Amino acid sequence: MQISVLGIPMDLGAGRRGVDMGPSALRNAHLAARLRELGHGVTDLGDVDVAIPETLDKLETGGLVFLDSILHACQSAAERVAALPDGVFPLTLGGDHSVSMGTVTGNALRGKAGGARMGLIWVDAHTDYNTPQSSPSGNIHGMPVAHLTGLGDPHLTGLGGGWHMRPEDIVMIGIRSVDGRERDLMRETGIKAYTMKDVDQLGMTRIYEETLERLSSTERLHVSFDADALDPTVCPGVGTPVPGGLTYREGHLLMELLCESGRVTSMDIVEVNPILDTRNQTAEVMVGMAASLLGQRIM
Ligand code: EXY
Ligand code: MN
Ligand code: MN
Ligand code: MN
Repeated sequence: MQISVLGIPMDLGAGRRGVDMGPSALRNAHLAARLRELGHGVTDLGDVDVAIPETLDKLETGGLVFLDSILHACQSAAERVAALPDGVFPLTLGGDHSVSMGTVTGNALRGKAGGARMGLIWVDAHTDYNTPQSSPSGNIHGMPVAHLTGLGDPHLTGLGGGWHMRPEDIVMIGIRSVDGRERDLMRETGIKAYTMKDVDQLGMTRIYEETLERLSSTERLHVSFDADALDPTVCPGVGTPVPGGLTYREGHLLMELLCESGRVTSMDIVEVNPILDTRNQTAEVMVGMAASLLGQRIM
């Protein structure tokens, strides 16, 4: 398969610096080589241009920190992804999770498939379902899913020109940190969220099966993998670590099963912060997750 890699080196949506170096860390963990070893063609499209925080004044449109610059980066990402030819697998590298407002939109509107309903599998410790009003931090990386479903700041919900994800087409896995008002919003939506308690009780295979069943009316799937979904002992280099996460094997099993489904057509890897992980372990683990999704077999 032909894989197109695109970096979005952004930390504007996060509460701390460093995740803008995620694309470099993932490239340094031999992402392209690992995928080429699987027989894929890999084209690296470089990075979209993202403003540097030091050049910006903090408060921008809508009272949200760095909103204009995040919007611009997401628009660039959406345009670049949407322009990719059919049959290519976009692999987009964050950057904080606000980048997914652009990458998910771009994939949903991409090429001929632009009309084909896309399911979204959000692997994360967090539901990322805050609005500017509900957010305890004002950090936009805690808000992408709300905005993808049309809830929140009109500049960001307008990214898809009127397109939005249907909540029933979204499944979250690995959830263990939800804010108070965010929880109320989640209860009102049709998004299915598997918490870590569900993972413990049901096991990843059952969760995978239920997820594919729930998304059976979609024609393709996008996986948005936030490195903080994995336990901090597995992925220490993340900006918002939460104890009690997915084990290394739970993450790989989910990717291996999704690979077997043959239904995944695009992927994000986000929230890798190399400043917090000098041995680059987090990037190496996430490259391994992508390799499992893209065909790497144990035997
Ligand atoms: N829910 C918290 C907030 O909204 O500030 C923390 C969000 C962390 C988001 C990271 C990307 O997953
Ligand atoms: Mn530009
Ligand atoms: Mn996230
Ligand atoms: Mn997260």
